[in-house]
Parts: sequence; structure tokens; C-alpha cells
Amino acid sequence: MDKTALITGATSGFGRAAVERFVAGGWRVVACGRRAERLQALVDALGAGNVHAAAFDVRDEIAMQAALAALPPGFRDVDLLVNNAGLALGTRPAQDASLDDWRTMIDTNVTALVTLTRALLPALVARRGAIVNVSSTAGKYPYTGGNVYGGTKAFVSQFSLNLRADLHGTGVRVTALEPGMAETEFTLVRTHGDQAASDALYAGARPMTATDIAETIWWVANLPPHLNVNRLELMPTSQSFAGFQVHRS
Ligand code: NDP
Ligand code: 8X3
Repeated sequence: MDKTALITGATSGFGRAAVERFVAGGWRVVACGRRAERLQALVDALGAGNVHAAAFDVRDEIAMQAALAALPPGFRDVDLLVNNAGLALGTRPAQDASLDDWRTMIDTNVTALVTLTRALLPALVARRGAIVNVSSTAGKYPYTGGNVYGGTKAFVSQFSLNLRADLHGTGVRVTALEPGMAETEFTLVRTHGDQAASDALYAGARPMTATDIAETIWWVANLPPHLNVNRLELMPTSQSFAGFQVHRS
């Protein structure tokens, strides 16, 4: 196996589990995230020949370009881009929500994702590589308080499908992965650090795990080259659908 994946959001949750899965499968991984000490822990645990730590904020295009330019030999030829870094902030209804939170979600989940994708596309085309974009069920099914988060994930899914159209004939595969509830640091971040709220959300629900999602990314990325998963929606068995709401005066 002589393949390299670049995985964003590698300091936690899906991204960290994906780094571990791909290294276990024999890939080299460029692990990206802001928390450099967590990236270094991955390098220490998995080996400097297997993991390269690239610490930058995905919203900082100059830092992103510098990190790409600084990739060492053995990590430069990216075969797979996993656009996983992202977040939700807040659950307030739109009329009460924080505009700063909205801007952070758009900058991270949308602007940074397309910036990194654009930067790596020529190399991915040259190598007939693949892209896995981590979207969400929130991009398809509306819920109260999902407002801009769901909007960013709808963008991620539609951008993924449009990439497929533009990449027609190149051999580059693109997948939008659309998970539902999974227990990671996602809710801790969304609630601005409320561990009790995070614990309460997942309690007794048997949510998906980061490993479930990492295994799915691994499966998608290792399908035969003639096979493309366009979009893939996943939920824990405990999660399903509810009806519309009706306001009565
Ligand atoms: P975590 O909070 O555990 O991980 C999020 C990752 O994103 C962290 O590694 C974080 O790294 C990184 N990240 C966030 N902002 C930035 C930034 N500005 N620059 C660089 N990296 C950043 O959550 P998940 O693993 O659950 O989330 C991963 C993806 O999955 C997200 O896109 C999320 O929207 C999506 N998702 C999550 C679901 C869930 O229920 N958990 C369901 C569906 C989709 P650091 O803070 O170190 O920079
Ligand atoms: C995360 C799933 O339902 O919390 O994208 O928005 S949800």
C-alpha cells in the first residue's frame, strides 16, 4: 500500500478515528487540526513515518497553503482528501442566534472546505484520487435550531454532487457522507463547553461512534476505482424521523 490521505479535523472525533483506521490499513496520513499537541500525540502513537502533523486553522488560507507547501516527501502526493473539520455552534432559533456563531460555521464548514478542495484538486486529478466530504443529516432534514449548521451541510452535499459533475471523466471519486447522531466532541463544541448537556444528549441513546464513521470512510475510500458512492446517509438505529410541527393560536 502506497497511499496518502489528508484528513482535516484529526484532533478529535471522526477525524482522529479515521487517522487511526487509515494508518492501521497501511496508508500514510496528513493529520490536520488546530490543536497541535493532539496531532503530536497521534504522531507519537502511530509513528512519524505514518502520520505527518499539519497544525493550522482551516479558515486561515495562508496557513493552509503554507502547511501544504511544507508537506515532507512521502506525504506530498495526496490520494484522498477527507474534508471532515467542521462544527455546529448553538441551538437557538434563528431569531435569537449569534451572528458570530453563524459566520464561524460558514467560514469553517463551507469556505474553508472549498478552499482546501480547490487547492488539492489538480493533484487529485493527476493521481485519480478521491474526496470524502463529511456532511450531515442536518443538511437534508430540518430541525429547530439547525438553521445555519444545516445550511452549511446542505452546501457540502450539493457541492460534492456538483464536484462529481465537473470531475466527469477524470476518475476522481467524490462522496458526501451524511451521518446523524454520533458521540464525539461535537455537542461539547456546539454548547460552548457544556459537558453535562453533551452527556444528557447521548445518554441511553446508543449513538454512532467515531469508529463507525471512520470504518465507513475507510470502506468508501477502498472500494474498487470504478465504483463511486455519491452520498451515504447513516444513523444510529435509535434515531429516526418525527413529524412536522403545527402552531395553533
Ligand atoms: P469533533 O468536535 O469531535 O471534531 C471536530 C474536528 O474539527 C476537530 O478535530 C477540530 O479540530 C476540527 N476543527 C473545527 N474547527 C476547525 C478549524 N477552524 N480549523 C481546523 N480544524 C477545525 O466533532 P466530529 O468528529 O463529530 O465532527 C467532524 C465532522 O462531522 C464535522 O464536520 C461535523 O459537522 C460532522 N458531523 C458530526 C456529527 C455528529 O453527530 N458528531 C454528525 C454529522 C456530521 P481543532 O479544534 O483541534 O482545530
Ligand atoms: C450532526 C447531526 O443532528 O446533531 O451533524 O445536527 S445533528
